[in-house]
Amino acid sequence: MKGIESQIHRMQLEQHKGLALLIDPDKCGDQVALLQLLKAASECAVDLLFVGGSLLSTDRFEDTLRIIKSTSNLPVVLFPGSAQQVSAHADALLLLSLISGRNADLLIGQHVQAAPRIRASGLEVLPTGYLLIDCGNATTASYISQTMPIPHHKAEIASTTVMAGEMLGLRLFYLDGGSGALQPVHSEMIQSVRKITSLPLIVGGGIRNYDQAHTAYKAGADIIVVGTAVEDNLDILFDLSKAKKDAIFTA
Ligand code: 1GP
Repeated sequence: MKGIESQIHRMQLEQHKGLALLIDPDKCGDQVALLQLLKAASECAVDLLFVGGSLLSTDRFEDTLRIIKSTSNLPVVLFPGSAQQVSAHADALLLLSLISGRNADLLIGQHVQAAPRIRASGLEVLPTGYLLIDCGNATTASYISQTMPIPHHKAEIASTTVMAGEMLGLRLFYLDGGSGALQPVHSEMIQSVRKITSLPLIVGGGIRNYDQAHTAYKAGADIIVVGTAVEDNLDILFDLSKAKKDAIFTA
């Protein structure tokens, strides 16, 4: 097991929770705003920077990564919306298999296109079972992926999907309501998935405040991902960091 994956397992063993900040190159503003965001991340308890987006409509992907790598010491993990979002200016890549959907292109097609570049990049590969969950609104992720998200109250569909993903050899799981989700993934679904796997569980989409972060951690999330709330208000990072630290002591 390589660097970031073993770091995540170590955090699990020590009962530490993780906080990932999602930076969407299209939405993080100009260079000044990006530098402010990175400064806030370094002052808070952010563990990982995720970079990517379901739909990138500008050419700022590489430049954003270069600025991040030259400014921040935090591990940079690519969260790619497509095979184009592969770059050596990062540390690792979530190799997402969209197992909640039945779109072959996102189960294996994009991976085949990207595989030679991923191997040449030297990135650490994190084979991740990715599940889109309906969290109250249609999101870019579900529209662009042309897949139906798992209904939010169908915890058993999520847990059996993760069970199958683990049998297929996937090593991390990510329950995602999609960026800008109206509400976070329901705690019952997180608990249900937590019961059937001890592999690292990432949860994101629609987490905007301390209570929502704390609820996700308590339900069993190892890492929560936040993007939109921080784009709207940088200070929320301090509340989310507190939720992370509190979750360690109340586990
Ligand atoms: C989206 O889980 C991430 O893929 C983050 O979602 O932007 O709603 O925080 P938000």
